[in-house]
Amino acid sequence: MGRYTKIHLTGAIIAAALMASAGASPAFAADLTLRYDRPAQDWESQALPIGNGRIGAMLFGSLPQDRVQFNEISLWTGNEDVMGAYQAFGNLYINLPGHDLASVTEYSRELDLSRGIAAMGYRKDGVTYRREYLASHPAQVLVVHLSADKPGAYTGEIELADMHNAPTTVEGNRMTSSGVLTLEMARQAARRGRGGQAAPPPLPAAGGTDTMHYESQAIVLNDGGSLSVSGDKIAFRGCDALTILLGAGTSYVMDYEKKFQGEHPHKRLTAQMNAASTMSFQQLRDEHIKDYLSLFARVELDLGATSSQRRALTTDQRMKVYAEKGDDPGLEAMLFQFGRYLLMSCSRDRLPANLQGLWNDRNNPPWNADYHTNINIQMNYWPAEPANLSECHVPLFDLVRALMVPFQKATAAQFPAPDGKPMRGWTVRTSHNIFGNMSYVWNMGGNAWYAQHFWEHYAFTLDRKFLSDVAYPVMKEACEFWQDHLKVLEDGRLAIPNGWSPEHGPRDVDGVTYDQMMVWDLFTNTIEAADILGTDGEFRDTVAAMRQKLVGPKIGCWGQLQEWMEDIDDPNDRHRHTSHLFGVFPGRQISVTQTPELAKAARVSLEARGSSGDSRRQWAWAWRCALWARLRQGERAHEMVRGLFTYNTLTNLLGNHPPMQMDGNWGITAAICETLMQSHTGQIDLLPALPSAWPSGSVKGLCARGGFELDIRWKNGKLAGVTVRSTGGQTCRLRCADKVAGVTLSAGESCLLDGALNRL
Ligand code: FUC
Repeated sequence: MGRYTKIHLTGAIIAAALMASAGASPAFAADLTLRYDRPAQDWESQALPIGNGRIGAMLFGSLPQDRVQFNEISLWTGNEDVMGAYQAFGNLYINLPGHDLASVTEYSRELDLSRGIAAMGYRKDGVTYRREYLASHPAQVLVVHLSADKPGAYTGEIELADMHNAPTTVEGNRMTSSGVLTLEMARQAARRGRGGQAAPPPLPAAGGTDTMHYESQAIVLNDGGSLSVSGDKIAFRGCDALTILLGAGTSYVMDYEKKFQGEHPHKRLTAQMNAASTMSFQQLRDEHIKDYLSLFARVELDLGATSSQRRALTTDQRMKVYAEKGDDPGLEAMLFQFGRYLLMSCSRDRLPANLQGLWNDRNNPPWNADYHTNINIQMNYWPAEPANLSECHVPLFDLVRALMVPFQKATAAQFPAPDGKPMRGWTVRTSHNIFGNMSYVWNMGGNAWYAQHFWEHYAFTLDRKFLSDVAYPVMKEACEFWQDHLKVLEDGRLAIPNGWSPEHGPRDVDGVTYDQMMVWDLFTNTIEAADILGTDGEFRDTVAAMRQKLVGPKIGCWGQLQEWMEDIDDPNDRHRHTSHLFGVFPGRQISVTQTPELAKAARVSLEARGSSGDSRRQWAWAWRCALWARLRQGERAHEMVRGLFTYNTLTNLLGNHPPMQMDGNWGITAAICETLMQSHTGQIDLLPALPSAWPSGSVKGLCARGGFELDIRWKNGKLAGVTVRSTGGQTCRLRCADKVAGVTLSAGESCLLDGALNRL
């Protein structure tokens, strides 16, 4: 499938980033460093995340014992029959006796998004100490580097502690901890109940059957001084500097045929660790920065200047002032880039981002840290295409395809085909794990929402092979399911039966707007896909005929867009979900230009949902921000950014549902894209919902459907100029306020237009 790579970095950005000392960000206009003046004490709200798309860590920067709490994205209990939960992997501890916080000065801790490097530093007894942490994708290891400006300053111990009590063995400078997960562990977690939900039903008898092997390794490399084995730890004495490599792996394979069980990770992990240990820290660091920038540096965002007093504050203090006074476009731009940073850090070439991305310190995390299909996993991927991280979308497609057989089987058991026909298609329940086991209520329209992501990947990249080989078959099967399961109402219209608008109101009702809109979206995308591929004419027409008969969106008695087929919406309903507005965003059934009356009704509904009570959930702000942007209400969109920061963002910038959950971080990045550019109605709208808080600024590298990449500049609230690059050689219609321009470019070509959309 189309794993294409786009690298269009200037050598200057890479060179500047490699040369600059961590802390300042000379390669980027915006300031992109999260900064704190004390160590993290709380995992959820203060520790800082790093990740390479597969393994990651939460960093505490603590003294005298530093804690690197690490994860690997596939460490799950459970299997195809049992839900299980995403597990914590372990902790690496760095003990420096005598380095008590009380005895040090000038302590600082930071995460530099412009290079993907975290750091901490302090002074003690005339020595300046510095520690850097990175998660290397090319080397597949986490790296911690301890340095000091005087020789021989490091004496202490390093410890590797597994979260399931597997013992650690030490050989030379390497620590290894291997363990196995069993069904009994999933059973125990289930007994405890999770995430405030009732404990699930008892599990089938399964004894202690092994479900997954896993291993972590740490290698300690010293400059000067000496290393020695100290029980199950490694001691170091009088070292000038230390480099610690940390790796982890599991036996999980994304392959149903193999029951998702692959080889023991020992060999692969050992090879990765050995290879990394032949490189110097500088080499590992340079290689990491280069790789990191190949994704991160594609987009630059400048929303306007923040005062130097504000910029001088630590991030937690800055957030407090922002909550009171607003007026910190730099912090808002940082939140945007943080979403991109997080997606790159947990979704590259293994599993997709779960509810917590890949960061988790518990063996019974809230909601199992699973894949939730009624908003959460989709929101995780909203920024992937517009924010120029298309490759990071691919793990989602890989998982959905790998789980297709278990999804089909569960669907067949729940929704047998009518009249004894052979079963076709698939759909999903609200939650699933990495082995295809599903739990919680059926989310029948969830197949359409998953299919939307496959289509969008094509719509942005124009990767035709992906469309024909990967996306279209998935979309078609979802359509076939609906061909067999739509209910014909008395008046001949077609309704999705027995739905529930997540997660409130009547259950088991027909024609819920959320379901209807998702299936409309699926049919629309499938029709377009068949047209593009020039395939399946008859099927395409059948889908078109079904779409024609679908129960459509309706305006209710208080001018609202009805959430249900019956006009029963309560104007005082402040529920967090805004599912009936799917057709506004992320769908395209309703738009200000094409269906103005319905857009007006959507606005009434969104207004009524308010921003108090249950509406104050981190992902709810992000969805509403995107909705207001699509409704071209820039001020309201900006209120959502501010609300998210004020009520549901932790001091490490992670979203607080509560508890910590990451979808809102990704949602807000996508929503900010929507304020600056939209491309869902067949044209590219520039600055469709620019708030007055960002009067002048620029964005580089946003992606639009049709294979376009845009740099947009604005001044005093007006477009100042735009550069359009084409990857697919298509024609586009640009629109800004009342100006319109057609642009035709061949693949690889770009052009520049002024603020009035005149070609320069
Ligand atoms: C959905 C939401 C909840 C939460 C959970 C993980 O069910 O309604 O707010 O985000 O997913």
